[in-house]
Amino acid sequence: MGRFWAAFFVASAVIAVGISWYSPDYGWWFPGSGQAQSSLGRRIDDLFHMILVIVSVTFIGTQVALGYVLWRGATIKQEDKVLFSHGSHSLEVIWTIVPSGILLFIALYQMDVWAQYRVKSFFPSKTEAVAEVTARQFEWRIRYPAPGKSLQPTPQPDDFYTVNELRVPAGRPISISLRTDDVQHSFFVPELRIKQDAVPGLVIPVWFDVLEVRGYELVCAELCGWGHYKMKAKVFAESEEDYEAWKVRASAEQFDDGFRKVEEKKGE
Ligand SMILES: [Cu+2]
Repeated sequence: MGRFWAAFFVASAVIAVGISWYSPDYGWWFPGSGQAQSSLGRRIDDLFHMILVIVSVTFIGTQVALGYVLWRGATIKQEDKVLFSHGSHSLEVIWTIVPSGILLFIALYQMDVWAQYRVKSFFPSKTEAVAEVTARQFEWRIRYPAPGKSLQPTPQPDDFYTVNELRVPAGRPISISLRTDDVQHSFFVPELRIKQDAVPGLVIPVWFDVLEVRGYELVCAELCGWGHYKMKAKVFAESEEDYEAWKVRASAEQFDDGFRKVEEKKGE
């Protein structure tokens, strides 16, 4: 029976490693194409891969040791004396110091990425604030400055708005001001690796750059009420020209009172 359990635990570990190894081929990996679509996202992926290597080496090492001990315990001759141990002081010291060292290394190594992600003074210098995103039960409201103007902290008469549709220029660092009208929400764009809580009473700047011109899924990642599942929106990254043209069009559409067109037609 002992041999069975030794084989069982070794086989479980081998299957786990095998599944993990082949899972990216089946799409069980990072969202989207498997590669982040923002430059900071790619650095976050690199951190993830580094941690994955450390964890994998540790896992394989401990499983091999476990398999060895189980197998030895199962095959040892009964007449041999069993050794009773109160533990090993040196082993305790080693397996406390090594993980602490690894954790300390990860903590220091990721500090730079963390600071760039979250600390405003570390944002890229040319980051342009393009919109204010307000989460509310259960949608995203987005405020843009009028074409040619810059975003102000408070709403301006010529600002224009969209709901559940955030348009940004691709290829350069931009930021949004994130806030919430009611409870806590979370702004999550998986393919860009951007996730930030929207906290009542706070305006939180979130910067990112989008590398590929296309649409990305934006979801709420904080259970915020019965309609949480409905807080699904889109981030559209556009070329500079398309983005400017859209701003002019969207702003004109919002301020069209329906009469101007009639007048223009009369004049024709
Ligand atoms: Cu929400």
